[in-house]
Amino acid sequence: LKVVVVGLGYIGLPTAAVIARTGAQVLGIDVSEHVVETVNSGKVHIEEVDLDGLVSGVVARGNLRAATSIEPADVFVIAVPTPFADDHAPNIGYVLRAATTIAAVLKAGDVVILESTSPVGTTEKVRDLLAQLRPDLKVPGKTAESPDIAIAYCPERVLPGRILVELIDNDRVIGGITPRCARKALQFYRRFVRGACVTTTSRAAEMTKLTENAFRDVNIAFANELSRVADTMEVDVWEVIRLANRHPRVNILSPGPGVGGHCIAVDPWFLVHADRANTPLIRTAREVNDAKIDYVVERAEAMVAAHPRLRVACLGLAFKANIDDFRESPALKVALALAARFGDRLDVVEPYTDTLPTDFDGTGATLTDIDSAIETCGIMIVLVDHDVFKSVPVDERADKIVYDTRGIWPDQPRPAPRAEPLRLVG
Ligand code: SAJ
Repeated sequence: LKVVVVGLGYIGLPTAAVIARTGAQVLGIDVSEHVVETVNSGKVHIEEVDLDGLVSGVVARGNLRAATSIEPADVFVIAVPTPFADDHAPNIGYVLRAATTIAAVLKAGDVVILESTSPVGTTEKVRDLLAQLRPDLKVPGKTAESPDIAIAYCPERVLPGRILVELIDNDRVIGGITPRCARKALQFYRRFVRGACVTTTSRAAEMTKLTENAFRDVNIAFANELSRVADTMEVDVWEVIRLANRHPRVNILSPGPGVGGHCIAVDPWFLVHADRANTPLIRTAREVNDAKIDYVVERAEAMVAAHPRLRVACLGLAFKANIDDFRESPALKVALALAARFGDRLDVVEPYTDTLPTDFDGTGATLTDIDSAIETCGIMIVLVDHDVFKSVPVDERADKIVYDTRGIWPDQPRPAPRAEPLRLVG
């Protein structure tokens, strides 16, 4: 079996490597010469648990190669980005460009699978484009006769940090342009997926992917909203959530400094953009989670401004725990806002980088390690729940002023309640 994976990013490269491990001949296509050279030398350009060993193994055995130009194959997997524009309109330009590239080498019997998170209807657009570019091939859903090629949508659902495990173990939703397309794609996924493979239409599969991430965003928004109410009430939100979650049908997620990454903070907009009139909840959740960043900045700034003689440590820049990915990171945004005002007394602690991102240039902020931060800083602002931060015992931070946006230190002594109690009406 020969497989081409278009796009060697966070999803494409691990996917290509896992398919290559099954013994298939895999060619990874990327526009970046640097990425192609890195992969061909058996190395990786992204950090993901165990990915380096897997890639060096399959490249050494000759099962995985990378190139900037396409070759014929039996199965084509598209794993390119689908960003959105300023007005939140999804941009499927990379998907259509990948389809155009594939069209040049497509032949009867081939399977084309789109994995990129996409607005509903994108797989049909890919089909229409292939039909237009290759009038010699019968495409599915447009011909009464049996089509020459199969086209399906099968969204990736893997969690950064657990990609290689989840690629194998997670269930897959496989949406065919026709049921026969779905079955053809299913045979392919069966080569490496241990989870269940469930078939449906391409439109339902596209919406399922958007729904999963919108569900998580809405639930995180609920937690973030609660944390603001709890601040007003001077109640520990983490305790409230722990207690509420003892109810058999309540399962509240964790508040934080906002929602980051390139999935949860993006995908819900695809639903909102498609049907604005019917998505007030999903849109509001996005707004609540984005507003949480500003709220954290405001509180942190007030805390730092109130103690002009203390050094400040921002703990974490990554968009979530135990990874080196800073894209769309609320922690990075908060730290940058603080650096702009208080850079000369700001220490950033981020064990997943050796250098501060260039955005910090000229602010005076410095990168340091957790031990030095504990020694020199009077204020600690927890922005990411990295394990190394969780391991700091209470006696090492008892004398600190702490703003723990992730609730990693439940035993931190709480400041005395404010002198003016809340006024109760009635
Ligand atoms: N977060 C919270 N509180 C929580 C959980 C998460 O504030 O209780 C924050 C994180 O800190 C982070 C953001 O939300 O900033 C997103 O993190 P995440 O771990 O929820 O998700 P991602 O973006 O790493 O991966 C998600 C996953 N989707 C779901 O869990 C429904 C993953 O399975 C998808 O494959 C991925 O999006 C994707 O590529 O779409």
